[in-house]
Amino acid sequence: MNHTLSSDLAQRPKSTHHASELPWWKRTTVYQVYPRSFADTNGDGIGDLRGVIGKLDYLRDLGVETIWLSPFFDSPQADFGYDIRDHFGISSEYGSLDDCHALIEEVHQRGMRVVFDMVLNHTSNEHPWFVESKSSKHNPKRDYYLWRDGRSPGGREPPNNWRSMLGRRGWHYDRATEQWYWASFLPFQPDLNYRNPEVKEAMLDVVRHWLSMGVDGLRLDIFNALFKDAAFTNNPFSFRPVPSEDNPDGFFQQTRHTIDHPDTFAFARELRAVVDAVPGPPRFLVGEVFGTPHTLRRYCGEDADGLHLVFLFKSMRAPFSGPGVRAMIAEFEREFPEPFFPPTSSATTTGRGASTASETTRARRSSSRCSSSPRGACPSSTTARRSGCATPTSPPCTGSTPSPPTSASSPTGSPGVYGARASCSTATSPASRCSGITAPMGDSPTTPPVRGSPPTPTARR
Ligand SMILES: [Ca+2]
Repeated sequence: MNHTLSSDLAQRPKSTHHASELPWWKRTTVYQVYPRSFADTNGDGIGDLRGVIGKLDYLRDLGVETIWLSPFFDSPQADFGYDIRDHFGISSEYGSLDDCHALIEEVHQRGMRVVFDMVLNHTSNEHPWFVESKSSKHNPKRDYYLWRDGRSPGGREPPNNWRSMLGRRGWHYDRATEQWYWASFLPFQPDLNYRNPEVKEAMLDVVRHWLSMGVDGLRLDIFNALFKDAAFTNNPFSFRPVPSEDNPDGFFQQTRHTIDHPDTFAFARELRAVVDAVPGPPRFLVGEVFGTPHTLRRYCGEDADGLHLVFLFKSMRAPFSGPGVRAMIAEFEREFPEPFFPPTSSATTTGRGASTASETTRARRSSSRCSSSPRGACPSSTTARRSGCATPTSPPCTGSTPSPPTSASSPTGSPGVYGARASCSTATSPASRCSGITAPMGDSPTTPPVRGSPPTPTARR
């Protein structure tokens, strides 16, 4: 240790907490499991919940303390589970509700915890709410989503200039009712209208439901997009061609009215209160959000009364060197002082005791490399990530098969942008290693790219 570093460490405020006194979510290791490609127990070629149960001992022996499960709710799988049709149901290929309850119980029996991936921002276009909403301008569910008249002539121009997170037009025209609906991500994922109290309460009920079933925490998909400008004001021009981890502006447009809306920060605190009110052990929320550390911290609430954790995508870009990592950690410590720290530590933190955020962020780092490659063609160093990076921690799944065709979900036949989602996972292996656990099942180079990458021109998740 050099003198400078020693001095820095000596001057650093001592933690007021012993590790064992920290909330569990500040000291747990998290391992992401993508059920579809993890372990198949019935030979249909698709991983399932019973497959996850069958590997729990293995994961526990690796030192995994918490499992983050990518979505397995009822879904047409157009976005591989991130297009939910029924938030209370399980996609039949993954098993049954009984399997889900058994998984939660089996996890807990091993002293581990389980985090579900929750998509609050949107639903599938096959969700009964949207089917109703789309049926008529006068349907009671019409206001569950964001419908607007188009601009002249004849309303055939979208309501405003907003772009989706993928850079394309986020408004989609419905010929039958001659209005446009908004989708922050993909066209078949219409955004819910959180300014409708019924919608907000219904989605909070979803949260309450799963936490009451024993789920220990929720990973919140594109949480930063929940609220949009109520007046649907045009976004200002930006010179930025593409978004980055610390700035969602891109595609020559600021995201002032579509991302990081003040009402979303407020909702983070409302959601936290709901979670805290659920009887039982403490739960936690981690948000998929992007921006500067200052912006990210706003999601945690001024009084640490918002989301427990946020992803720190910036750590994906940290120079992999001592000084580089040190500078990054110093910035995070400065921007996330107690009580926010240490939930937001470096992606290069390794091993047991690393924070949840560090582990989840690590997964995103890997995923971003894959997703930013066109049409799923990872460069060699990252091919392993998508196609199944052979890590020392990869569980020896049996009966595994590659994920489904990558272009199946594309509404436009463009798998490059709408490419199917991936099967990558976090691991507790050294952070510098690609951490996919899809190796046993996903050896095919056609394994779809990862959902969960930071904003890029080609894919965000
Ligand atoms: Ca199966």
